[in-house]
Amino acid sequence: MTQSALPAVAITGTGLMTPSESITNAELVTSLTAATERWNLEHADAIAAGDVEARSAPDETFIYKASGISSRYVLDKAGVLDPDRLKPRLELRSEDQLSIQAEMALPAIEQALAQAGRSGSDVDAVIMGCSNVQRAYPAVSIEIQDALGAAGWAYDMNVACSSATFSIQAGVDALRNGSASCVVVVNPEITSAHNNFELRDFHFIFGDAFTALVLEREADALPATADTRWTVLGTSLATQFSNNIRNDAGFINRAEDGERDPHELIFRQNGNRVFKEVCPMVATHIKDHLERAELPTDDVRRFWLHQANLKMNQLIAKGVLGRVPEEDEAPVTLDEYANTSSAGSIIAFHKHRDDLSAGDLGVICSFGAGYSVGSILVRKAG
Ligand code: CO8
Repeated sequence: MTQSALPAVAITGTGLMTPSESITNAELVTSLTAATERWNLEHADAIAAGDVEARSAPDETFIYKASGISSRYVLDKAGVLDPDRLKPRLELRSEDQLSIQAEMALPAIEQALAQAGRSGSDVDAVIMGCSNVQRAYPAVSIEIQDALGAAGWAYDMNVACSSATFSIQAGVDALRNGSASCVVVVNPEITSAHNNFELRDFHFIFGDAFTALVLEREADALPATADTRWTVLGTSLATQFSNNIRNDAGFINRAEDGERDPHELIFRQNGNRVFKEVCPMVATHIKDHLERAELPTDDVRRFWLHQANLKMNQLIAKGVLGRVPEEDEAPVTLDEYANTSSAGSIIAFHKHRDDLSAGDLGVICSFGAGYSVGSILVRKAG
């Protein structure tokens, strides 16, 4: 079947749940500076003997200049900023309680469903895509399906930051092949639980956020969404193996012989190499996708890019357009939210689309560990 022979699918609603607590760069730097000084004192002998390297203190000016990040939302500010802890304090829940990831996802889903004019009982598929699922099984998405009173099926998937576009493509495919009629895609990112707040290279990068969207066949979408929904014109995904962004936490850890550095069981990366390798990969991916869809790049009114780094986003948009993008062509949310992994491009889409007109063309693009990159071409209906 050609793309045009397939049923048209639309994004009929989006939602965003933002934690109430936010941390500024200054607060983060104060906390890590205290922790670093303490760590260097505790390891003074080993440092003097040359067995370990002294840790360097973070710098507030560097953070904003290198990343464009001013603050980040987190589920638990006190735990992250406590120099003796440097991670959120999340209550241990019993099996009878809703998991924290499901709980945080639900308000975003409710908002997306309200926009689509739907309720939980209309949903027959839930796809949860994010950088880390809080447990192996049962799938958190099935818990969400249950809480929504939804029918059908649900599953969790993980392609790191690219989980946004990968889960959208999975939803679009399900609608096109008839295996679902109302799909919720949800990207609940509790990055603070697997970020490394102990090292200056990583502590500032991530924030928590929870996004959701509703996908339906255009023919089934409610008339009330006629002027607000976005038709999906095409999806394109690509992966290429790289060790430059890793998190080795998994069930094999308990059986591994040998000593692992605990820092390997949370997020780590070679940020500079990621920057250099991923920017051209993403720009080429978007250009090729537009070309295959026979859509001129100049026709793209807006790019909702994964929010990893301000310079990275500017470079990617420039690589596609062949010129420096105007601010409103590739809106930025990472100054306020930081990198929220898969939620980033959806936050940008959620917050920066209402000003566009019927017929306007846009690209949602996420990229990250794997490496992985995905693009979704969308046109405003109406
Ligand atoms: N304060 C002061 N100095 C610092 C700090 C800091 N906070 N951080 C780093 N430095 C230092 C470094 O130590 C280094 O010092 P030295 O030269 O002495 O070694 C110096 O600054 C330069 O460091 P870099 O070369 O790393 O600096 P860059 O200019 O490259 O900027 C960035 C670093 C901002 C990280 C940049 O490289 C970047 O944004 N790269 C792209 C990153 C990216 O997009 N990664 C994708 C990750 S997301 C993903 O897909 C995985 C999912 C993960 C989910 C959530 C996990 C929690």
